[in-house]
Amino acid sequence: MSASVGVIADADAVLQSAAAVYHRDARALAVIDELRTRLHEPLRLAIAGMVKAGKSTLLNAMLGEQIAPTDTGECTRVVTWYRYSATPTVTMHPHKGAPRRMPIRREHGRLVLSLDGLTADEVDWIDVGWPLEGLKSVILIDTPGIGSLSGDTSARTERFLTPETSPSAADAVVYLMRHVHGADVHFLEAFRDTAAGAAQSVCAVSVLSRADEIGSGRIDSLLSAGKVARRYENDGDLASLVLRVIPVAGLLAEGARTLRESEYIALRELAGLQRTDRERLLVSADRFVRPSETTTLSTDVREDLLTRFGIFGIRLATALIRGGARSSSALSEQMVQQSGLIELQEFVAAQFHTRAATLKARGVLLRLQQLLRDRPRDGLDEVHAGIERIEAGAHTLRELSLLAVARSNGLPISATDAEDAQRIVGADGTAVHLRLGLPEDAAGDLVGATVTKKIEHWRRTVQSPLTDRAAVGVCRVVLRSLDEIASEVGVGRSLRPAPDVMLAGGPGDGLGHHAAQQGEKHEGGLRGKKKRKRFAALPQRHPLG
Ligand SMILES: Nc1nc2c(ncn2[C@@H]2O[C@H](COP(=O)(O)OP(=O)(O)O)[C@@H](O)[C@H]2O)c(=O)[nH]1
Ligand SMILES: [Mg+2]
Repeated sequence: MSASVGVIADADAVLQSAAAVYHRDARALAVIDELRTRLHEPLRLAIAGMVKAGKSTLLNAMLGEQIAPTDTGECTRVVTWYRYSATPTVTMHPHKGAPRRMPIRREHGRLVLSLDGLTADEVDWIDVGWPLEGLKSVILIDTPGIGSLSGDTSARTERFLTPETSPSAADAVVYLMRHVHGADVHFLEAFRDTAAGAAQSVCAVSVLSRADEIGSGRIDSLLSAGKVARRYENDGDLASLVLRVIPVAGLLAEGARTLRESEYIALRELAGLQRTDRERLLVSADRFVRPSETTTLSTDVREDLLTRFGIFGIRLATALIRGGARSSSALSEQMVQQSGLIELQEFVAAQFHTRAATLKARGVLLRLQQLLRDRPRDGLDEVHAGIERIEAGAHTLRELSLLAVARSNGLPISATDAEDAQRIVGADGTAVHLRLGLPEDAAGDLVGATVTKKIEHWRRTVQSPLTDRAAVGVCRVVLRSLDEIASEVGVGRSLRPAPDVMLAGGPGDGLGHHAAQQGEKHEGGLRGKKKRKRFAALPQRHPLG
């Protein structure tokens, strides 16, 4: 049985037994019902960051469709959900009164989200259902900027993502920033410290956004952005708050994934200009849209290109066309490649999607625990026991906690072991080869030998009298991960952890109740690898097919 099904089914069973206890309590039942729905929905991924960080643009790039409104406007100040639906729907949820179905209006492709005469402050959230493949595996949540001058807008996002009284409504966060700002660090700390707990920091990835602007739009801007990202990742306040900082040129990615044939033709004309003419025209954004005899493209056409791709995007596109991109689809693909979007999507797939079932179950159980606290009843013992059983069996959660500790306090073991431990529990992704630090196409023999060697090493460490208690806890989590890898790749029984290690485990220290462990086995692992590939290979939409 698939792991995801296991942990989801277990959580569902706990919710059902809670529903039986609360059968006379309509409000509690409504919450439980919502939680049961949430269990079977895709992962909720929120896009957060300051105003104009490029959130809505990146969301469009991820979906391959210009759908989310960008820039300002009342509607961009409201939390908006994008989820899969066979037909387009827009539903506005005001604070007061019933949800309202809204007519669907698009301008230049983008949705025009009307608030039906209400102000942003009067609207709780907007729910957009859209028939996009990319939304089948994830719910994307566009948020208003945090730390903005408009305190209200900021407060709305913070209430949503880091509520004081309930677990966060998002399972994971992509956090955009152009520079590291005090407000960014503050937000990420708050997200880490939500009721969802420390491991949440593992569910935040940071994007160094509008990466093309970092080197003032020079063609090597993305290289500079890469260096800045590495620096942020390795030192300072961010290191313990996010797993990775990935530079992404969102506008470039959005433009590339929605590239029109007419735009390709216009860009090809620019690429065909004589070098000096071309360089003079592209020297700056101002210069590019000034009246000019050099090109037949009207200033309107040039302004549109600038809005769609930025000056960097135009420079890059002409360079790529001169380098041999001979069709709009070839150009689109190469631009996406350069934008950093693929790296982000692969990261999200490897870190969040492969852990989706656990992350969802965990969010749901936290909310349920809160309900149990708020509305105590007799007869909830079985529900409490069910929650504990799931938590004890969810090895993925311990892996996430270990990663969080490694990021914030460091692990109480040698630096080499710490690095190996983090990789094994999934710091680079949950596919087997990534956990073992092997190339993707490593031969079966090598995989088997590597697992065996690592199990021997970690078993020796855990049994050594020199290993202190804290380190033993780490070793057990690592060994349990290795055990799962071993059974996944079919390495023999002899490699299972020694009985003393198995039995020594108690809840929360790396080895829980053995029967409960079965439920979650394999989440990530090979399955994860397949999923990752599928996600990374999201079809790029070409309006021209
Ligand atoms: N040059 C450049 N501009 C961008 C990029 N991403 C967004 N923008 C522009 O920045 C402005 C704000 O973008 P938007 O997505 O609405 O930001 P949000 O407020 O965070 O949702 C818009 O004018 C975008 O065209 C990018 O990667 N590069
Ligand atoms: Mg926006």
